This record gives sequence, C-alpha cells and structure tokens, in this order.
Amino acid sequence: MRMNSRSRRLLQVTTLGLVTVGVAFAMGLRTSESVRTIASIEAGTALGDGDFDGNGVMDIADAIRALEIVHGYATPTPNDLRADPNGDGIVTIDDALHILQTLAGR
Ligand SMILES: [Ca+2]
Ligand SMILES: [Ca+2]
Repeated sequence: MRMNSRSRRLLQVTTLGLVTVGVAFAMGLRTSESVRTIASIEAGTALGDGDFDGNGVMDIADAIRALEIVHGYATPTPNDLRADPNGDGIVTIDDALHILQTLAGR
C-alpha cells in the first residue's frame, strides 16, 4: 500500500512529536538536576553543623542521611542543605566522611 503525501506528512509530524516529547522529558530531568544544584549552592554559603536529621546533635545517623542523599535514596531538604558540614553547597560523600572523621576525633 502506497502512502499519499498527506499520510506521509502525518507520519512525519507524529514521529517529530514523539521525538520532541522524548527530548523534552530528557531535558526536564536535566532541568530538575540543575534546579537542585542551584538551590544547593544558595543554601551552602556557610559551614553547616552536620546535623542532617535536625535532632540537635551530629551523630552516625547524620552520616547515614548524607549517604542516602548521595545515593539518591532521599531528596535533600532545606535542613539537609543547611547542615552541609564542608560548606561546598552540595551533599556529597565528603560530607558523610567529614561527619565520620569528626565523630572519630571526639
Ligand atoms: Ca543529627
Ligand atoms: Ca557538602
């Protein structure tokens, strides 16, 4: 069966639409990461106290919370970003190590 020009055009538009939706979805995921990074930088202008879970003390649970964020098991909250112990504006494995080193030095 031969496609007439109208059917061919419809197929092209549909294909382009599907590709656009796919690209937009991928770009949306990147945008979410960008927003998270900017928010992290703004919140991390000073050294935090390492109290990720906000219970008033820095302990092993805070290192675990940092690792959960690093591995994507938890989304950082504003309190997490304020707790950033090395003050670089993002939650990384260095923050968990910083907490563990601090705890070991007590
Ligand atoms: Ca804590
Ligand atoms: Ca940090």
